[in-house]
Amino acid sequence: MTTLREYLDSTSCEEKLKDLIELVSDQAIPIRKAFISNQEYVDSENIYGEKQIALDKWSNEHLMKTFRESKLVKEAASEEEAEVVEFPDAEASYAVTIDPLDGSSLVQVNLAVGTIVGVYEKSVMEEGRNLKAAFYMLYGPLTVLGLTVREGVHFFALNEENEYVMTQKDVRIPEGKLYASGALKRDWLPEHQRFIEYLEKEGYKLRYSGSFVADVHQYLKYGGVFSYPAYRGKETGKLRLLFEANPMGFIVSEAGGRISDGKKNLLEIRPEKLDHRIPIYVGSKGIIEKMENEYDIEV
Ligand code: AHM
Ligand code: MG
Repeated sequence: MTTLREYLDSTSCEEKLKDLIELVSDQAIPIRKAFISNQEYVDSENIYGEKQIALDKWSNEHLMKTFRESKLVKEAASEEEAEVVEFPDAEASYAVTIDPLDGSSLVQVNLAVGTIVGVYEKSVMEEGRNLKAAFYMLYGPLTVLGLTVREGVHFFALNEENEYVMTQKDVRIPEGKLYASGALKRDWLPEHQRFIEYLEKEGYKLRYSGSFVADVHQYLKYGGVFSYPAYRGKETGKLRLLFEANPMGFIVSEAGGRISDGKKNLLEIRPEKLDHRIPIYVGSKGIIEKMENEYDIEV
């Protein structure tokens, strides 16, 4: 079976980028080990006013330490940090975004959560289409890595020796029939509501877990449209452009799918600020194009 390193060596990736991808994806091992002793909520909130569990903080601090020691990262932005963190001693210039633990409200109920990573050439304040690499580690029954270095999307899983081996090459998202929408139904805006009614009428099946990374992994495999829309009271939506939308949307797009803010390709949007939030529609190409063409989704 092809290992992660063997796969990376078969690509046109720079050596330092290969090292960075391997190093960060290996942090799934200590992060998983930390689950058992970091379950409880702590007395702090992140910059979005969301309660943190100890594992959010632990994963963030662990990944920041990994970046600092690696000397491969010049700047890092995290969902759990208010500012960009600079590493002046770095010998490479990569700029990295992380959602250290996406879906963390599910940790206490033992459902799948993950780490989302985006790598840019020099700055994190870039359009998603400029990502050099994007990947996620999904902590489910298996530890799965979904990766793109702009040469297709590939899945790997950690084996008994804690080595990533390829489980699916050249993932292509099918035109499947799953759907999901975040936010309270009573707060959905009219065009979004109309779109969801269309999906239900067409026989789309509801699948929503509360973990974006786990949901998008499922949609990559089976197809359909996952959404977290603009809603009454929060017209920006909930999810974050830099940490969630761009890396996951880039992976889906590399697999032949699409990500949209409801009107246009979200990967073309330049971030206005670190905590830029954005409505998200991500999944199979056909249904997202239909939505953009036939629904006047509120953005
Ligand atoms: P998190 O990064 O703090 O876990 O927040 C993001 C999560 C996504 O994983 C998920 O899609 C969404 O928030 C769930 O929100 P809600 O609880 O409103 O359904
Ligand atoms: Mg998140």
